[in-house]
Amino acid sequence: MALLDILRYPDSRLHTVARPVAAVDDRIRQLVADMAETMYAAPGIGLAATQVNVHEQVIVIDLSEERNALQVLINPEIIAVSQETSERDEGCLSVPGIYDTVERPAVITVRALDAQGQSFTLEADGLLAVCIQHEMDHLRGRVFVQYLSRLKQNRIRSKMIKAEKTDKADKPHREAA
Ligand code: K1U
Ligand code: ZN
Repeated sequence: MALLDILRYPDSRLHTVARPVAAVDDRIRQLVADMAETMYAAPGIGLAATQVNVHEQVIVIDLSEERNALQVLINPEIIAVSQETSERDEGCLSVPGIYDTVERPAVITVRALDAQGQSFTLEADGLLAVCIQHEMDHLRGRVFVQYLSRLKQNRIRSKMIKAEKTDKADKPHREAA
């Protein structure tokens, strides 16, 4: 298994639209294992392949306290959404330190493939519904801050660019031998 680098907003690669997975094979199962390890290490409750610069429709989620209930969604499709919406604070591993409220459909029905390539349908509400929609947005090239006002987006962008510069200045630069 391997820890993967997570792209940080405002990296333009976060806006790439992911293509469907053609075949759920060992390459995809390795990607799922690496994404799960990366999500657990971050730590986070979800991760989309887009965030690790792989532009295929793969999502991992684990909402359990024990971190032992991995959910894998490959080529997910939302087939129904409730009229009712709910507002919840969201965070994002690609926008560390930023949390803000997003309004989304409260209940969704999603169809996807699992890590064995088997199709399943899931009705989700609460945090699972939020997390699936947040991760599916990543696969469409959308980051949650795009739901916020222009003013907030500009502030977040400046903050992230500043943090990136500080990070780089703090890390010793290693010259190639
Ligand atoms: O997609 C991502 O960047 C992962 C993101 C998922 C998410 C969180 C909250 C609402 C919607 C989607 C995260 O995991 S952010 C980190 C986080 O929420 C968390 C981390 C450790 C423990 C509990 C939560
Ligand atoms: Zn995110």
